[in-house]
Amino acid sequence: MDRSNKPSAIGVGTSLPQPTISFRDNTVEATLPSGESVTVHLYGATVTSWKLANGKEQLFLSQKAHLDGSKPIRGGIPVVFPVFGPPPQNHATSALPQHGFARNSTWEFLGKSSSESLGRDRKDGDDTVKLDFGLSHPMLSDEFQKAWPYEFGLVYSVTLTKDSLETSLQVQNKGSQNFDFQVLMHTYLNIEDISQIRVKNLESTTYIDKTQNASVHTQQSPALEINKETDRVYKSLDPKVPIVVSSTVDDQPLFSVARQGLNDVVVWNPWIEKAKGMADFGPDEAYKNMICIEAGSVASWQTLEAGDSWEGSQVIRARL
Ligand code: TA6
Repeated sequence: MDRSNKPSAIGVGTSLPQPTISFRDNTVEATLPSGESVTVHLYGATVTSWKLANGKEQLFLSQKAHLDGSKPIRGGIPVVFPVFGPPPQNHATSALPQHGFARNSTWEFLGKSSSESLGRDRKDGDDTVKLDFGLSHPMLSDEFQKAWPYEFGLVYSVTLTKDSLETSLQVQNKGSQNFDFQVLMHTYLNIEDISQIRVKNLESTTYIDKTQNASVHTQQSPALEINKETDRVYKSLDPKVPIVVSSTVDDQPLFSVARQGLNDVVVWNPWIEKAKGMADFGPDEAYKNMICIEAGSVASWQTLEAGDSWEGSQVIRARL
């Protein structure tokens, strides 16, 4: 056979380094070949850890957090659905606990996908991993099924890349009745010192101040510094403008939170007295090491018609 015509050997792709996934004690951990990692508890589909390649933790987790499913996890990124805050009276959510049932129900791990299956060809290995989690009405406790009798489905995706963490929630109405819902990603960001950060891109926006009887105000200053208990619901922010947490020392951005479909943002720090008052918040001084920047749709209610679905997401970038 004329060797010049022999087809060249079909190259077998070199085995590019892949993300590693471990699943134990109802916890999923994914690590990229470059070292970044994310940990998600099936309880609440709560992200409890996001580390950069240098091992630096980006999320705050209370040292007294309950990780045994006995109560919502204090820290990381609890998922708030179908109601934010204490449920209103005479409402379909009235019998639910504060922040709804999603953060205190056990989800199922639906699987992972990496760069390749996400359609991203990478020469230096997989630099993205997506973990999917599901929750539906039959999976709820009897108490929650009775309290909110709607045929819903949630798919929560956690996507880790070298410089970001994305969390996305799809809400499906699988029943024959419309239902109203609120949703929020209750993100606890890890910071060195609350007195050395400011929150930017809130100026000229309207907010509800829950420390002043839910009175309505307009953010005058271009940046919000935190020097007391802060609990504000900023409404209808421009989704094209990410919220930025930056250092007051050198004005360097520490985090940015970009949002799709989540046009309200809650900024929360309990400060010392409220921190002391939470049994699962510890140590007491830890309020200095966290700031909650919570992307949500909470200022009003979304109505999901029978058969429809809705999606909202946030992308958090760290140490920009
Ligand atoms: O998102 C801010 C907030 O609504 C605060 O009012 C405070 O209640 C915080 O959530 C924590 O709520 P939790 O039910 O987790 O103690």
